[in-house]
Amino acid sequence: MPKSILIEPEKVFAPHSIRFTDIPVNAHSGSLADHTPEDLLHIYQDMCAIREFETILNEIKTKGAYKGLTYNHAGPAHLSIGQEAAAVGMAFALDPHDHVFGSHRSHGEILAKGFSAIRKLTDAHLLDIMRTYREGAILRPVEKNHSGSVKALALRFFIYGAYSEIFARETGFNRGLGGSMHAFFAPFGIYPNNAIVGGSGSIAPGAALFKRVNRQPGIVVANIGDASFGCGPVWEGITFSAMDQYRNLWDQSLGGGLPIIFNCMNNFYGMGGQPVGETMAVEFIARIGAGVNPEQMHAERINGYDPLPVIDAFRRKKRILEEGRGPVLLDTVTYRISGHSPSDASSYRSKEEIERWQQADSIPAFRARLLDSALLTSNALDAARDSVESAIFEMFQLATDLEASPRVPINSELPGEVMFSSAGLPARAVAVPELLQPISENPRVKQIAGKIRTPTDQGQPVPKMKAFNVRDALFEALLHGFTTDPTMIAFGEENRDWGGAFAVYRGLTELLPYHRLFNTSISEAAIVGAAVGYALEGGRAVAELMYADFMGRAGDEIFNQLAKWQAMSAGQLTMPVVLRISVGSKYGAQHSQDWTALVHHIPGLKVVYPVTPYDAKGMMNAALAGADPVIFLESQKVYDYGEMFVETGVPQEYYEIDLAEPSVKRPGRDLTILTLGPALYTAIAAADTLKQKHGFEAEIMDLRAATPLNYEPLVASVRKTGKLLLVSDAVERGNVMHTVAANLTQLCFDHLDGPPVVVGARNWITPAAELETLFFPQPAWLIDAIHERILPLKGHKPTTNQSLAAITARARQGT
Ligand SMILES: Cc1ncc(C[n+]2csc(CCOP(=O)(O)OP(=O)(O)O)c2C)c(N)n1
Ligand SMILES: [Mg+2]
Repeated sequence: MPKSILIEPEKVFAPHSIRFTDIPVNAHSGSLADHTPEDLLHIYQDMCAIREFETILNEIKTKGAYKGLTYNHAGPAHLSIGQEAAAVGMAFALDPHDHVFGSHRSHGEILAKGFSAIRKLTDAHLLDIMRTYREGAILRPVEKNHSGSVKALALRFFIYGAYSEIFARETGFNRGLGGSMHAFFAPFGIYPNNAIVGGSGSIAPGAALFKRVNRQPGIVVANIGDASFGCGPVWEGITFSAMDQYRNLWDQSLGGGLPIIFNCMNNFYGMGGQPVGETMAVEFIARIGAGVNPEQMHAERINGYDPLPVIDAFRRKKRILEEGRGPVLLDTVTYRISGHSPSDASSYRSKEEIERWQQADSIPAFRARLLDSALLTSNALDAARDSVESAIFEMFQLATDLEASPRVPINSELPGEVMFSSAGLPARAVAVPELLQPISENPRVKQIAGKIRTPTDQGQPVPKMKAFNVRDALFEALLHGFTTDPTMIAFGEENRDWGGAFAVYRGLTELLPYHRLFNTSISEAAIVGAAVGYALEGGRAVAELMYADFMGRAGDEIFNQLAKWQAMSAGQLTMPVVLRISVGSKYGAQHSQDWTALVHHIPGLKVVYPVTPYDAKGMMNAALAGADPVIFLESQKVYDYGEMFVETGVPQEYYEIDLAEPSVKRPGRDLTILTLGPALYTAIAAADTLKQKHGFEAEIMDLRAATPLNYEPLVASVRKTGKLLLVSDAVERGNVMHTVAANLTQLCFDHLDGPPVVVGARNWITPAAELETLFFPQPAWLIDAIHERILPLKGHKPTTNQSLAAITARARQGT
């Protein structure tokens, strides 16, 4: 049943006005007396700890030494000196199962959240985390000679893991592969921090989605700077988080709106640009909420130079999220006293301004209030500060000690080893996949049951309408995933009632509840970002981009996020995301590009491009069984194609195809033709002609994947034939096939009769449908290329220009 949201002209055109409500600014009216002295002491201690942690970093970056200990830190140090109250206030109100995502300037947020978690977790739980996290690798150097309490040990463990990560040591949270701007520690609810400004804005909604879909407790906080609100992906993430469907269409037992707070760490500056007064017009970041939904995102501006209003606001907003009324926007005002980085000369702001904020500095101001109130003595405050400062210094010392805290060895393969996960399915949050009907009653399942899965039917070709095609094959694999993996969800534009942009999902609307298959806003960055966030939390997401051409809209999410977090977490986190991307044709320059090369270039992504029903099903099954990000390219040219190669047909049963394995589509002895994508069918047509006219038998192999790729069968074929042609529909320049050709040239040099020849599309924009034969490789191009550059074919007269001269002439023109 499709949803039906009635749109009535009478209502739409009735005169009325849109109302806004006031957005509170500095509305906090609480006092110290709202908190216990013990809590106040902890708040003070945590702020001092962050200040000391970062002061040490600042000193070693600017002077090369701290308290006589010299150290050269080569990496970055984006300090948040001045912002401690905002970080501590936020973390103080959160529980360990509340998750924070942040930015490049997140040391303070990380530390504050860790301190909060350590206080709230039991000793047994802390010990378990410390002993099991990377089999105790962080704990071992810390526990040597330690005789204090478990909480004191956990504090040292945590500070040590953070410093070690910043200094790129094996003993860092992520073995030093994340580093300063990306440090995180998931067991304490600290999730990836992003050096891409606003990067968390599109990812954190996916984490909140995970909590809703899988009925998990807790909220998600996306900490992002004020300047980040100029970033498109942040707006997309907000839009995605605020979609009406969570409250209108999803099962109410899931809890309603996404439990997420977009928390603007508003320090009034980007690096040197000023959002308010210069680079934006919003005046108050909190105002943005008013444009998002009638609740105005419950937006509020608070004083983040004082921890108490921040605690109060987070507690109130958390309740709103727990009531299912999210998302929330907080505009937490603070100030970065330190430079953007230690090399920052603060040329963009006056000395007077910095001095005024220093005079108002939250740490001494809070201390003075505590002393005034007589709730705490100066001895108690000093003792709390001194004890944490000495723990920080000792952990700094330990982390700089190369013997106790080594780096990965100089010839280590670790970054590569952790880029893809060898793990299977991640732990599952809920036990039973939620379905709306028995599979046997599903209309699409019934329809497919009558289709013919073999290349021929009683010796005759199978009519198109009756053939089990690529679309059906994908459906069958996805169906298996949805019925076996409780966390698996799919989303993208027009995914539900429409059936997915190209009808692969048709039938799933009847089978799946809304939260397992839904339409999103037209927000490619948020679609991919949310899939990343969902996966980081342990769920499996299938996201769809309608056209490969739209990858540009999700560039950062694909290239920097999806691809990298497995490696940046040194394999602690998995990324079970299948990103289905349809490759168009007939739709001209912006809807018909094969961009395999872009994703092939990025380390950390698997890139597959099956074009037969057998391959599509087996490879989708394999992609859904693994824990790696897979770019799953689907050609619109072949969605309707039945199986033409596997005589026994496409099995009804479950099977997987190794993603790295090329497939021989037609055996031959005279020439190897390698294809990727729908060019397979072009090669088949060319091979038919070669055989009929020249008695020439080409061996056609479909790579099926760009990454990973097993070269062994390719080498075996080329050694056998000595001749190699490579074809794909992507433009020739930078084509994946050039990499394959270059590698095979080296691997088979002694067996090759001549250099391999790559035929791609022309290095133009894709023209209109009527002109596509000028652009995409045609069978005649392949035969001409063979004739010109591999082996002259007797009596053949080329009709296209595939000569060597054309290569240089076209390159000279850039075409
Ligand atoms: C996409 C992107 N653009 C630009 C940068 C360079 N850059 C790093 S920090 C920064 C300013 C960010 O300001 P804001 O979001 O307010 O955070 P703050 O640094 O103030 O904490 C810029 C422009 C980047 N890292 N990522
Ligand atoms: Mg800022």
